Amino acid sequence: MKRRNFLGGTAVAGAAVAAASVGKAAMAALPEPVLQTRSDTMPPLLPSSGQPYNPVVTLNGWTLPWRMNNGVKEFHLVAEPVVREMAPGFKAHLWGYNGQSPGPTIEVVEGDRLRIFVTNRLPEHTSVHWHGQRLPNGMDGVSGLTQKSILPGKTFVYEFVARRPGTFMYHPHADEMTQMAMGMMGMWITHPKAKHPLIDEVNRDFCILLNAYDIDPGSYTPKTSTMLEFNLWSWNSRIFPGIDSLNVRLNDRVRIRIGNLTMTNHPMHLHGHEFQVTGSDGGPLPKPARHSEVTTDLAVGQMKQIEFVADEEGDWAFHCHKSHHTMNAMGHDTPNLIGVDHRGLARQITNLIPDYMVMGERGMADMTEMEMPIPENTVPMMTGDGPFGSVEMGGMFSVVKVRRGQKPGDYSNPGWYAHPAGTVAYEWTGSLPEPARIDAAGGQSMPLIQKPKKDPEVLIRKPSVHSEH
Ligand SMILES: [Cu+2]
Repeated sequence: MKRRNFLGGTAVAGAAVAAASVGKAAMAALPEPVLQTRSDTMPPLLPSSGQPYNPVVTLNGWTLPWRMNNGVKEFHLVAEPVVREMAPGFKAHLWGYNGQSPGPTIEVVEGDRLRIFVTNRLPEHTSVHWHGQRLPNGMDGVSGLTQKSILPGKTFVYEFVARRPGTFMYHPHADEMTQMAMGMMGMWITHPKAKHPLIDEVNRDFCILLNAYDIDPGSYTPKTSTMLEFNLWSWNSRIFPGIDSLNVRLNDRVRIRIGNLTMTNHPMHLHGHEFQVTGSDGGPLPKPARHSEVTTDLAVGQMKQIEFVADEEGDWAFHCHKSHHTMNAMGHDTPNLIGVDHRGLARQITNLIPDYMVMGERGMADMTEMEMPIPENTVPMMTGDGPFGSVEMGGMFSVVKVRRGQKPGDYSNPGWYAHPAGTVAYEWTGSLPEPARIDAAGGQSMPLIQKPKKDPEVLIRKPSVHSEH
C-alpha cells in the first residue's frame, strides 16, 4: 500500500468530462456531445436512468453518458481527430470519437430502444457499423451498401433495439483501412435485462479493445497503409507501461471482455489463474462447452469474454503471448547481434560517428538500462519499472492486481504486492558444481548406430549451377 497511484484521481476526473457545445442552436434537438480529454481509467458509469445494470470499467477509457427521451436512450457520437496519449511521454495524432481513441464504451440493456446521433467532424466521409448487433439492415452502417456516407459536417441518426446481450464493438464501414488504422473504434456492451442463465453476475467487469498502430519513432501520425508490420500493439490505444492495471479484490469473480480490431490474432495469457471463455461474438457459451485455460486466442474481428475467480493474491501478468506484441516501436526488424564482438568495429565507427553505440551483443535486455537517446515523442521499446527492476515489456501487457484489502467497487491501484517472506525466487549462494553433460545417443526409438568420433561440424554444400562433370 505504498504507492497509491489512485487511478481515481480520475474519480474526480470523471467529472472533468467536459461538455462541449457544438452550435447549440443548430443542434438543439440533439443530446450535447460529451467529450473526454483524459486517457485514465474512469470509474464505472452508474446508470442514472433506464433499466439498472452492473456497469463495466474500460481500461484507460470511459463510458458514454446518454439521455432518456420519451423512453428512447439517446447517445451522441462525434467522429473527430483526437490526440491520444498512448503512454506517458508519447502522444499520437489519431481519429476517434468524443475526444478519445478508442471512442467511449456504449453500455445499454437488452430491450433498450436506442437513438444514436453520429456527427462527422473528420475531413472525409464516414459511417458507423454496430459490429455484432441484430438490427434493421438499413442501420448496419455499411456506407454505399446500407446507407449514404456521412459527409464531413453532417449528422446521421441510427435507431434500433438492443436485441441480444453480449460484448460488441463499433467502427466505421467507410474507408476502413484508413479510419481503423487511425483509431476509429469503440466497445459496446449490452447487459441482460434480467438474470440470465448463461451470464453470471461478476464483481468486476473490464473492457479491452485490442488495436495496433504503425507510428515511426519521433512522429505522431500512424502510417495507414501498413498491412501487417505494425510497431505499436495496444489495448484501448495505450501501450505498456501506459496501460492501467486491473485491480481486484481477493476472491472477486472477474470478467474481462476483449475485442480484436487489429490485423492479426492475439493469444491472451493470464498468469496464476485459470479462466473460462464464457461467451464470444455470438453470445454466451453453453455451460457444458466451457473449459478452463490460461491462454485464449482472439481472431481478427472477434470478441470474447473470459471469467475467473481471482483467488491468488499477487501481481499477475496479463498479456498477449506474441513476444513482439509486448514490445514497443523500436524493437522490431533489428539484426540479431548476440555473440557478435563488435569492439573493433565500434572503434572504427566511432571515428566517423562519435555517438555510435553498440547494442544487442548480449541480448536486447541491455536496452532497457541503456540511456540511449531516442527520438522525441517515442517510448522505449520495452520498459516499465517493477519492484524488482525493469519489467522489460511494452505493448499489450498489464497486471491483474489481486489484493485481500481491495474494497468492493474500489478500482484504485493498490501499489506493488508485498510478498510474504520466503515466497520470492531467490539467488542460490552455495557452490555450483560443473554440470554433468548427458552423453546419450539420441532417443530410444532411433538410437545412433555409431557415436561420431569427433565433434560434428556443419558442412554446407550448396547445389551449384556449374555442376562438375
Ligand atoms: Cu498480440
